[in-house]
Amino acid sequence: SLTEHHHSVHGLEKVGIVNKTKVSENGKRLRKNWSSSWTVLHDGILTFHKDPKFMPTGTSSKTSQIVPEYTVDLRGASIFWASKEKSSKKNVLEIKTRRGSEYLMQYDTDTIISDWKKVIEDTIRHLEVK
Ligand code: I3S
Repeated sequence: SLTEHHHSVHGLEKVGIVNKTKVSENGKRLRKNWSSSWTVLHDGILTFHKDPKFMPTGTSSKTSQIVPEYTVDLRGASIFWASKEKSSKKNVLEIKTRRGSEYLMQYDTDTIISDWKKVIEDTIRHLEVK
């Protein structure tokens, strides 16, 4: 139920800045488009927000920072370190959704990206038992 779901992931929440790109949608390959993103993990959903740099001019920074770009349902998803073929960047995580979409998430600082990996893994595991 919704209530059980809520309890199961309660407290497993994180926010921060990472670099991200979507790489496929429903199994169909997309062109990478890396950008910096305010990223929020809440209730089993990972939300990548738009990079204010790429918002139309005149958009207030307060508004642009909270515009979601991708929402990723972590139920049934998997996360792992991306292979070298996926990106030349260091510390790249790959998230594959149940529906066959793929995202890359990257950050140069090891501890920061490792913390994201851990909390996303924990979230996926908690969602599995429901
Ligand atoms: O897989 P690719 O094509 O080497 O990915 C690179 C491209 O997305 C590139 O953009 P353009 O196709 O507009 O040149 C990006 O600037 C690169 O960052 C991508 O490679 P990395 O290895 O950084 O994910």
